[in-house]
Amino acid sequence: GSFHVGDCGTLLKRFCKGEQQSYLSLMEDSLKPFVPAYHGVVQRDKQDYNVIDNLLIHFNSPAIMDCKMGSRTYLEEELFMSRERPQPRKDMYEKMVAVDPEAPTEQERAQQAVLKSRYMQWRETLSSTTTLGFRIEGFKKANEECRTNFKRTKSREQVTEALNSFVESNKHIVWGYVRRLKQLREVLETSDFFRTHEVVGSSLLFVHDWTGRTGVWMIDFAKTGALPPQVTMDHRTPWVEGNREDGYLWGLDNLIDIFANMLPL
Ligand code: 4IP
Ligand code: MN
Repeated sequence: GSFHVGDCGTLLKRFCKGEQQSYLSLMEDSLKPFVPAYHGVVQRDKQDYNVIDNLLIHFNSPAIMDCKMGSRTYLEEELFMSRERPQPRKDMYEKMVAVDPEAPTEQERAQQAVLKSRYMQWRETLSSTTTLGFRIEGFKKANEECRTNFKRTKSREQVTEALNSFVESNKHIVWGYVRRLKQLREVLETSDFFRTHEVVGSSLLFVHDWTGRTGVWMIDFAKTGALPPQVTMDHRTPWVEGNREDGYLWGLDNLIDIFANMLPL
């Protein structure tokens, strides 16, 4: 995989320049409490790694969940590349037919390959990314296997059911997550970093344990990048090609609403 456990409560993540830049900026931003601390670069076996805090070490047999945020999961430049230099992908075709043998078009079937942009858009509409602005990538409860079979978890009802299973209907945990997500939203709405960056393919990491401790952090900034200076976005306006909107706050609004509705009034 692209992760290793490092020394002293850190994680090593395969080096990515864009992600390093995001982490460096985030360490100087009001969002700092909502991301793992960044500790620079190390080399292991000729491979560079970004060193970040391992957020799990303060928990006791934690349950963890990854939600990919936003209404778009690929970069506009990837769309551009798909047109300029189409590179049909056999691996993505295989992943597609494994989930839905009917999904490929006749042409894709003939090529046994799909473009990355097409695959990513298909994943978005199959899941809740397009309709809710986030999707559950997977979760792992204490002493259980990791569940990643959420590719077709799309409706509000299906998402609610999955979240409820993750928290095992524990209202105290739900309350902790709602409080933390609302704090995050407040900070996002005034963060300089967030105002000036497109945040695509980034996840929220949810962690809780049997002691009742909860936490949520923003992770995975490989496809997060600074906007050109003249471009502004609000992270809620629907994406149309060229406006760079990522739907991050729209997704967070929906996620908060769904969690809040799991609580008694
Ligand atoms: C994956 O599809 C994820 O979308 C990855 O995003 C993406 O990596 C992969 O593209 C794509 O194959 P599945 O989740 O359906 O397997 P993430 O890294 O956010 O999980 P990118 O490179 O877009 O980050 P490729 O091109 O890496 O295969
Ligand atoms: Mn990635």
